[in-house]
Amino acid sequence: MRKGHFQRVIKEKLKDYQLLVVSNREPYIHNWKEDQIECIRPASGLTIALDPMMRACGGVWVAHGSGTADRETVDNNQKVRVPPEDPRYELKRVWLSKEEEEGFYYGFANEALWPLCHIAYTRPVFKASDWEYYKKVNHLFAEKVLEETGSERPLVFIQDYHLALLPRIIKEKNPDALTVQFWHIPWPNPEAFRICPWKKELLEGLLGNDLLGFHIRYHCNNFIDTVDRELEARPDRERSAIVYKDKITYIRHFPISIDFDAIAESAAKKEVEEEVKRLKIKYRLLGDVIGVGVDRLDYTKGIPEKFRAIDLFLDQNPEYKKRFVYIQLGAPSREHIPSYKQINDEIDEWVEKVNWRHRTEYWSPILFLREHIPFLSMLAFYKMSHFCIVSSLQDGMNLVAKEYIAAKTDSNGVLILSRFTGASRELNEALLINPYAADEFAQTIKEAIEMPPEEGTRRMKKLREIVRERNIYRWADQILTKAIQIS
Ligand code: GDG
Repeated sequence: MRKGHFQRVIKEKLKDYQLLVVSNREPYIHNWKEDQIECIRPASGLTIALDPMMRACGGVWVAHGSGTADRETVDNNQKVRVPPEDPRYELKRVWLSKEEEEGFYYGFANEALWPLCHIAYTRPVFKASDWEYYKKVNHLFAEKVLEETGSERPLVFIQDYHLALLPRIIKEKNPDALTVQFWHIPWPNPEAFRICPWKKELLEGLLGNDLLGFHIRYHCNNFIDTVDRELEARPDRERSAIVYKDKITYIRHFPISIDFDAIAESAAKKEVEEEVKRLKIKYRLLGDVIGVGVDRLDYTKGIPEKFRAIDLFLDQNPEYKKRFVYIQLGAPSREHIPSYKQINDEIDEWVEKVNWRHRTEYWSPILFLREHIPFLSMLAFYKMSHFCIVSSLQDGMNLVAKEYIAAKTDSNGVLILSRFTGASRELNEALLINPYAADEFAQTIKEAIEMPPEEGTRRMKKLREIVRERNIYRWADQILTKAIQIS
């Protein structure tokens, strides 16, 4: 579905509704830079996916105001029109105290729910005080959403695991609201979920939704099985729904995606070509085999596993020394959580170790950039590389895989993709790996590098067809169409 078509279709479909998107992370952050205010778009799959939809539909996006200049840029109703260069919708900011942010965001959402939902062998930390803040902040968001509802029927589109209690609170205050939630991370099996001390409250909160979406069917099934085990609810597997206290919640999968055309168009620009040249000189990227990876620095992304495989690959294929460079872009994330400090240290150790073991006077195999890279430079890195590695231990979808494909306008380049990403269900022409299996992983790196060009092009063309077709507009259209259908 093309953007223009989507805009026309969705405007028509939503004409009787008021669209409200709610997420923790805001799509635009205003920060002070010396005495100037600058506006940035954060590195989050979620906001990158939803902004194009809001630009098309208009409405209000309610989110936590986290920028240093956010308060200076809102009006009396705590709202600012965005995107700044071409305002299309309103961003309403919710203010959190330091304690609230600590308990709600760093605490319950990211030390409890994030590791609980990802099987990456990092144990969740459950603290009663974090849970209290989680409840409090969910109520605060609900209050801000309800303030915005007007005479039209609200369609409240809630994002992610930070706001599991929100749908029930909204539904209780305004039963007429159509509540839809998309859970951007995996849903674990009932056995894994049962360790959560507040599991019943979380499930009850989520069952306040009319429609609850996951990336893949497997996560839907896990959710239904979990509810079946924990609540006196009636799962209706035929209709993929749950009836709880006389209310029905439909559970469906909607694989999220990217704005393929926009990325392909940007990647084809002359500026990106110039950026490729500039970056190659800046980082002395002289090798003829370049690999790339783009990850938030998170323990679910399998970054140490990647370096271990590269180490092995160089041991087994020394002829690639001096010819091979792997560029790892790593945007810092959730840095003051202890498990994130640990993964950062572990990544540093790996970079140091692999570079030390293999380097020569003028060459090192890994270039690690721990920073948030501008979008254009990220595209340049995608463009210049012969292969991309996504090695997540578990990932709801993984948008980097899809972005890499979109940026490869010349259909050259090989994607190495973890089987444990939602994306691997759609992207069959990628080289699929188990990131825990180091030997197989190292062998796949060799396979990617030595793949005959015609084979690489054939695969990349197929991948491009899939992602072009199943883009972000199709995702948004499908989820909102389903919501309206069931309302
Ligand atoms: C969650 C789920 C799901 C990263 N570094 C930079 C940068 N990024 C951008 C990437 C990509 C996004 O951030 C990351 O998206 P992912 O999907 O890979 O991962 P999560 O952040 O974990 O997202 C995930 C997603 O939600 C959507 O539902 O796919 O499974 O975990 O777009 O390009 N962008 C720029 N500089 C960076 O340094 N400009």
